Amino acid sequence: MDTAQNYFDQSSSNNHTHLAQDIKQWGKELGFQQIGITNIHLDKDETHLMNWLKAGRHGKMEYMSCHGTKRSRPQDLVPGTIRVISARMDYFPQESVKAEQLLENNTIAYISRYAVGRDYHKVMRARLQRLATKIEAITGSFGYRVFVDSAPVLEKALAQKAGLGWIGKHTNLINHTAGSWFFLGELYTNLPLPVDSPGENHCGTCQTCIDLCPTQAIVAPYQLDARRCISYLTIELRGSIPVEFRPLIGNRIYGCDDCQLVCPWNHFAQTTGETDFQPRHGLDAAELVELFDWSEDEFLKYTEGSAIRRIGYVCWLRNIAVALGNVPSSNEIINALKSRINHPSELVREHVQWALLRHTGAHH
Ligand code: B12
Ligand code: SF4
Ligand code: SF4
Repeated sequence: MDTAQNYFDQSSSNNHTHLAQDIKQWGKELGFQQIGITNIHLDKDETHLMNWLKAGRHGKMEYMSCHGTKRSRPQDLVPGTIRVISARMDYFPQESVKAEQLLENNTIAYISRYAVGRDYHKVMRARLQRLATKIEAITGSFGYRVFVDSAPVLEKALAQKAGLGWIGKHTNLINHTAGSWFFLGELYTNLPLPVDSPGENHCGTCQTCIDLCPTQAIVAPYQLDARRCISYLTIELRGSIPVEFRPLIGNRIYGCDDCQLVCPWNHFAQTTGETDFQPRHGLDAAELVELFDWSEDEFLKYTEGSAIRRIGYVCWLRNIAVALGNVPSSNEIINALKSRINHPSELVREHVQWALLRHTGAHH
């Protein structure tokens, strides 16, 4: 305890500099690729967020609009907050089949690469909590809260300010040495730590992601209309998927990675060493008909501890039905769809009917 007290003296900014360095080192030891520190001023991002909400681009994600200014003002969410410690963790798994090949072979399901392993919320939160405990051992009790995509937090804007990268035109955070296949998490704190320099934008004149997005969801550089995004349509939307988007969804049954797969900054990205993020139950390259055949019990069993579980069995079937409507016709596909034509859920039945009509040639 004596050593801790000597090391940390509230009155000395030198000691906060030392502590900030240690936090970054501990972060690496805990499996984060990078840690950065920023203040709480998000003025420009707040304006962009408000405009985005005003335009209705969040669709039915009410959790985006119901928190007032809490999302863009950390001190309103956790009073006393003056700094944000932002952390990133790589997730791209070792694949059995390359993502690009999967998207070409559409009888195999494409599940976005962040979701084929264990739910990142649990993994990241536990590590951030351990980081907080390490800090506490030095400073004694201090004010903090841990977040991973769990509360109204403007994670990408904070990470950009903390020097972890820049928000690309596709609206994901990109790091110039690591690409964009990483999650973000934060510690809000009242410790007066020194802040890092913000990340600089390196998109330049590139606009590949805008041109290649299957649904043209990136409506302008840095502006995503979530209502058009396959990630929103397959993960966040609970009701019927608008018919105009169904053919464009292809074989993507949970999320979408296209804008990141085509981004030049991801050519040098590393795969993750975390065993938790490696594919489970062959979910990185499973046959659509096999997944469509799962009973609800099987769905619950095979998605245990995975983020996929949160969409529920009905939306799982809805998504696979759409994908089966998009694959080349075969008896196997048609029979699989027919097996669900009397499913108790109206939502499932409606998507199955749509898919069957695609195979019988009507309504194209
Ligand atoms: C809502 C949400 C979604 C929504 C909307 C996405 C979005 N762009 O907002 C949907 C469901 C579509 C989605 C999809 C995905 N998501 Co998401 N999502 C979030 C969430 C919960 C909030 C994001 C948010 O605040 N949006 C608000 C809008 C206004 O922000 P924005 O579009 O980024 O706009 C910013 C800038 O572009 C700029 N801006 C906006 N308009 C304008 C206009 C001009 C003129 C200019 C100059 C700038 C500008 O300012 C804004 C504020 O900083 C965060 C977690 C969190 N709490 O932050 C995860 C998060 C962003 N998602 C994440 C991931 C991994 C994904 C997917 C890759 C998952 C997948 N494979 O399917 C996709 C990627 C889709 C994409 N191209 O963005 C990660 C991103 C990690 C990273 N490296 O960036 C996060 C951070 C979760 C996490 N903890 O790791 N997501
Ligand atoms: S995740 Fe897919 S649909 Fe959404 S913006 Fe990126 S490429 Fe477009
Ligand atoms: S594809 Fe090009 S424009 Fe899009 S985020 Fe990557 S570098 Fe930026």
